Amino acid sequence: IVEASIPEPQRAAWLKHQVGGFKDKDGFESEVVRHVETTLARSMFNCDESAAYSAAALAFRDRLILEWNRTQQRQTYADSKRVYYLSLEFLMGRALDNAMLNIGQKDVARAGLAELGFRIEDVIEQEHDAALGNGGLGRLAACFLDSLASLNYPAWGYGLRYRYGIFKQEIIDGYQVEVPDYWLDFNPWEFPRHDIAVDIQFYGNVVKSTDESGKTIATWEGGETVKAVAYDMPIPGYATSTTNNLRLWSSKAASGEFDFQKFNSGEYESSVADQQRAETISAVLYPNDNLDRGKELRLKQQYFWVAASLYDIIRRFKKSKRPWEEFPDQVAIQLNDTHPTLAIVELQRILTDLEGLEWDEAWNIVTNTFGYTNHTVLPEALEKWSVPLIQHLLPRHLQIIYDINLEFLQTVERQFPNDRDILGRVSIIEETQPKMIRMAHLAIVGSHKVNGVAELHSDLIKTTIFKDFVEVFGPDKFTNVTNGITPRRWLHQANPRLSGLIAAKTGGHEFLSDLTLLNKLELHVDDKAFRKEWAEIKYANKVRLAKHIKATNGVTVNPSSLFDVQVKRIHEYKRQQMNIFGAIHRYLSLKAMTPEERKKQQPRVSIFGGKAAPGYWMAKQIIHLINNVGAVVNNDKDIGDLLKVIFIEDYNVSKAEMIIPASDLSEHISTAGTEASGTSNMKFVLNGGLIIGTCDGANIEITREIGENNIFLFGNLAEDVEDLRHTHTYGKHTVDPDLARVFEAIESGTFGNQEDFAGMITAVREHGDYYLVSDDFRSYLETHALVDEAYRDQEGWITKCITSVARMGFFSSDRCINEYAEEIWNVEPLKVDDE
Ligand code: F58
Repeated sequence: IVEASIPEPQRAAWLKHQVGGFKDKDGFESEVVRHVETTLARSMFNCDESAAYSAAALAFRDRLILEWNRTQQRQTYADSKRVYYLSLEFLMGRALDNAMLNIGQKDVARAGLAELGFRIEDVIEQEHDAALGNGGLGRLAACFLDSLASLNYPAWGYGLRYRYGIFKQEIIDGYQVEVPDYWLDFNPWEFPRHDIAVDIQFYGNVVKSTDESGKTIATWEGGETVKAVAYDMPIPGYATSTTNNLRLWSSKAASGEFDFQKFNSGEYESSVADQQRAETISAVLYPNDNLDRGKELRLKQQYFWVAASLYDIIRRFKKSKRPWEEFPDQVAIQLNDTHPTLAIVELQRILTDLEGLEWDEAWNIVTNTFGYTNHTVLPEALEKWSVPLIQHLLPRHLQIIYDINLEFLQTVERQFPNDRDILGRVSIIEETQPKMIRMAHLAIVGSHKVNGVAELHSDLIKTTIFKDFVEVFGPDKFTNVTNGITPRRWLHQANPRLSGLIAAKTGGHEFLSDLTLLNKLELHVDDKAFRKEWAEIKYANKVRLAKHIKATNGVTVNPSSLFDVQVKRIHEYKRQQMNIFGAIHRYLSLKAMTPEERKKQQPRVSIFGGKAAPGYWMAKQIIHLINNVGAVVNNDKDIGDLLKVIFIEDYNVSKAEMIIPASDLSEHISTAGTEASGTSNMKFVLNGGLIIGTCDGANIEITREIGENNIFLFGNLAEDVEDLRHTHTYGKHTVDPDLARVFEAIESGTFGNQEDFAGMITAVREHGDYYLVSDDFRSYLETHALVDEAYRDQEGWITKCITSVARMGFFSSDRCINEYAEEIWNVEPLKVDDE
């Protein structure tokens, strides 16, 4: 049927020359050599590792694109419902290793590259991370794309093609310095689609008129236009032909490269300025995590991306010539946080203003199309846009928002005739000066399902920030989908030896497609040879990390020490400050011991990594303190291997792939009720590390799955946090005595200029200790003592690790995506090969 689309006279010629991509080692080598010599215009006589990477990537890209074409043809032909995942962030990391493993050709590539004189690991290392995200939210989107393709769901991701991803972090004199991340120099994984371009309108004004039937027509006129150009990235599924698409939009001046008229009349600067202003929209990823700053350019990014994506989705829908009412049967759009919420307004605008549907009919289509995922309860992270700003940038959208709100408040009023207050609480407009649009409220009103990302979090949104909406819409609109991670990247790719060992014990690599098969490992928990191999793999992973630390920090760490890792964005709610205070406490205790006592202590390496938002002063202080503590502790002869404190520069996806498999213990210690889910907790346990954590986010479900003997939980519960904060503010607040000693050491200048860290101490001692560092400090230290004790019993420790891994099946993003598909999207898989 697909073949019939080529006219008969040309069909034979096309089919005769169909491209197949390489089939074996020889074919791969010949593709690599061809790309070196022609595509890259390098000669085989000076091919370095970087050129070898480029050529290998191009060879794999060629293969991917063939599968990608087939998948798209199949999906178009089947014309079944598709999922569109709208996310401002996709934290993809490297693509080559992932492509090789998902296609199942890594061994071929390894052998081929070896014959050409390269070690595959070195070649893989040449690739620059695609770092179009801040942290958990962006990485979740990337894991979802992997699962959607692996499970054969017809799905597209839509995002922005930032010229600069999250900044590169350098540590200079202990301080974070931000360096731009220009990642597009050579990117073989993207395909510019210059033919797919959409004009996006901003500013201007709305003109109202009446048609023959007396209906009011609103027309959005004037303003300026920017062009959105599509760039596509193929997303290969694991062990399937399905190759989905990630479409990223790039902004260009609408009037061609620049305005030649202005240029010719001597206005050089202004003609270039127009062009640059347009290109600024997709220039840079905002580096804030869990903080909303309300900048105009950010709003422009959001509308630009949302409008281009919807235009594209609607164009595809229209090809099938179905009536509008079938739109929600063909299209499911998931909003990754509130960032794409304007899509709700934009679709309502298109349906009513441009397509002529009645308001109610349109609104019914809109609400059945969208689902909204919430990722935070932190008030400072909930998006709000000022009414004057939206009025200026998107005048017609503001009117529609007001109309949506009016309709909504009228139904609420009918439902609760005697409750005036509820109207103010649920209103999309906040009556402040200036008025603000509450994007979460708009997202809830415009979607048919709202989900949180872990059980506790989903309960919390229903009982706190969205409580009134549960009253209005009923509880069924709100649901939970606990996050997951892709075992392909986070086990098979990051920890190939462990993946191989698990395959040997569970009967092949099937567990990578059905992670619950890990439970077979429990049968082998007492198998001596297996345990030995397990321990050797962990040790080898630690040796690799130790080498990295030596090379980058210049510090020698002993791989036999307990590696205690906290890597994630730096944030007060994640409490890296508590961790470094704990390390200082350990240091002071060791210093106070006799040499004999010291010999009995468990050696530790305290490893930190993570970026601070450039404007987040406290987070930057925390990084500075960690580095200063390291400088003292790591050079203290009394201490030696007993304690090392390391800050790993520029934590990103590819570093995570190295660090996570090397951890014995990782820290997930947010103030209870603040971390929506966390996903690195899952990655660490899946790689045979144990965790110390609070009863927060997915830690709770991890505990339920792996058993409470296999996790080190501590600290106050979410339900008690509010009362504790209250007593800090209005009652007596005394700092924990152990913590007070830590503060004294800092204030005595032991770790450099004490004034640099005064803010961190004041936050606890004088400003109400909002994150409960002091309240949790005692149980944190006690639990670390239990960790030391447990680690000394190496056999017991390994049993805990193996048992935990065996019970982690639930946390695959495949399970998570299947839940979204069934409960929220109502979509079915579609295989490329069964026509
Ligand atoms: C994270 N959010 C949550 N936001 O903090 C984490 O608990 C959860 O596991 C993860 O989402 C996935 O659900 C997060 O990473 C951001 O980085 C936003 C970036 C844009 C501005 C607002 C925060």
